[in-house]
Amino acid sequence: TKGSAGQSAGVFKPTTEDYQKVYNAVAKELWEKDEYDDGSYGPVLLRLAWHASGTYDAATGTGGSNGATMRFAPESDHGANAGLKNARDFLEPIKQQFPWISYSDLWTLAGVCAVQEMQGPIVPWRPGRQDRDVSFCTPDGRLPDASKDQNHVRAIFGRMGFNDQEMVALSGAHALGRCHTDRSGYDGPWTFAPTVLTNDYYRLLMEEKWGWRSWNGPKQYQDKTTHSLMMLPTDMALVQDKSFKKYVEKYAKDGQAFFDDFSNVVMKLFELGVPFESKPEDRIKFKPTIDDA
Ligand code: ZEM
Repeated sequence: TKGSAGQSAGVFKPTTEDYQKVYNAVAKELWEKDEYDDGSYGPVLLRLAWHASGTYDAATGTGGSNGATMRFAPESDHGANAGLKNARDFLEPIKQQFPWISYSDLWTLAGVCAVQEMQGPIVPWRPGRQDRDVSFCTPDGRLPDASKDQNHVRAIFGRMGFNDQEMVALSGAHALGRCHTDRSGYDGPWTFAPTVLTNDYYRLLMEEKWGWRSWNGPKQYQDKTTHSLMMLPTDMALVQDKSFKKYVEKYAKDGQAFFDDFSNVVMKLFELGVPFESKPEDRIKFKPTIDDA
């Protein structure tokens, strides 16, 4: 057969340009659907890619973004994944438009698109993930529990193969988005500009005064100046722990260092456990659409 774009999944060999088309389609929807939440699907798309990837267990090689098993119960019903249906549904029309891409490649590509379109760094990405069936769903409990301390953060991210510096760099994603009482039970955004990636998360951790919020919900911190921002117990663990804190200080002072390290660690996160046939040098650097906006 001639294998024209998208018609026969077995034959069609997508090029970098084809993946850039998918990127552009995600970006277009991101910019068009600006009524959602704080004005962008970007944060929830990044969270979908992270929760798909963050189930990885280095010891057994199970979990990770390969498989997109969050399409299925029980994984879709895990408490940590509450609200991520919004992101999966957002991407469904894109999947229909480009049927040759796997859900698992699409979810991570959309995570990259979200970071870049929210003015973050370029995150190199490569395809190669294959969707797997319900039997590959990971057990509940592999994602971090926000009510816990630094030992938990180290145990969860250590299981994936990350070091302290990488754990702190990854956490800067909380510059984006917010907590929703009907999803996690927690409430509010971490920063004043939750749809733009900056190092504000670290700056606020260092410079703001934080106290417990008095409310009926789960234990969380609020800023003492405006009472409108929040930190989770696991966020505050990053300044309560000496080794973590030195990286928080670094990223608070140096936004470029944060961007460089965030790009590397998100790239690594999205590749955990994926049996790539391609080489690291084959990674694609998608062109952001906001350059010409
Ligand atoms: Zn989050 N995260 N996260 N995170 N996260 C939430 C929201 C978002 C933790 C966590 O419990 C929560 C990473 C690490 C950790 C994002 C990205 C990344 C929420 C709020 C909670 C409770 C969910 C809600 O109510 O909608 C914990 C405990 C973490 C580590 C210790 C890493 C790593 C991330 C990406 C690299 C993002 C973008 C959001 C915002 C989602 C949204 O819908 O606005």
